Amino acid sequence: MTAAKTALIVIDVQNDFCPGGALAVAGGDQIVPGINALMDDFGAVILTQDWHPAGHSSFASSHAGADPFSLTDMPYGPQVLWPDHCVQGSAGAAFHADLRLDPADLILRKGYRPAIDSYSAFFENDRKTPTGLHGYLQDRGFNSLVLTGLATDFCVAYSALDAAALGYAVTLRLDLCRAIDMDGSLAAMTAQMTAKGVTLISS
Ligand code: VGL
Ligand code: ZN
Repeated sequence: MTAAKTALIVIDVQNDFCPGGALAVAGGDQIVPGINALMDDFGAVILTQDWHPAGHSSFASSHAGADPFSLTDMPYGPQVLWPDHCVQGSAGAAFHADLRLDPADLILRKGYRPAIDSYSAFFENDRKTPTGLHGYLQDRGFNSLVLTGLATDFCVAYSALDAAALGYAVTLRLDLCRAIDMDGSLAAMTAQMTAKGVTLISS
């Protein structure tokens, strides 16, 4: 299924999204061996890293009286408020210890601007500010992507939808992703991805 012109994108396989982490995703660590095994089969491996300054505006703790997992209105639209997670330089922001890093051509950090979150690896949550990943992939001639990582219904899904809108052929390995699944978010994002032509496969 893989080809030299397909890039593997591994989204946010970081300690805070694994069991024991600040925003743990059930089974988040289970996908690491399978992702590692895929890495040698692609024309490029790109890892993303959620990378927030302390006091980031997506943290509930930055909004007086707000509970984690509640919604707020940001200038750019609705935003879920999260527990503090993936603070720059913290152990929680580090990649899972077993994730292979050496095969990565690029490690792309996102979410580093205090006033704006970035779920997608392509655009921040204003849906306008580019991260630079599209330019990188275009420069290297990739038009086909396989996505894996955490969390299926947030950073992986937003990345997949943006990639499809940018014209990439996008395959999502559901078996190598795990979801937060907040208020039906997994079903909602799965339906959106299917509608936009993202290929969802389980092996
Ligand atoms: C993510 C919530 C907040 C993710 C990142 O990687 O899916 N979710 N920050
Ligand atoms: Zn985050």
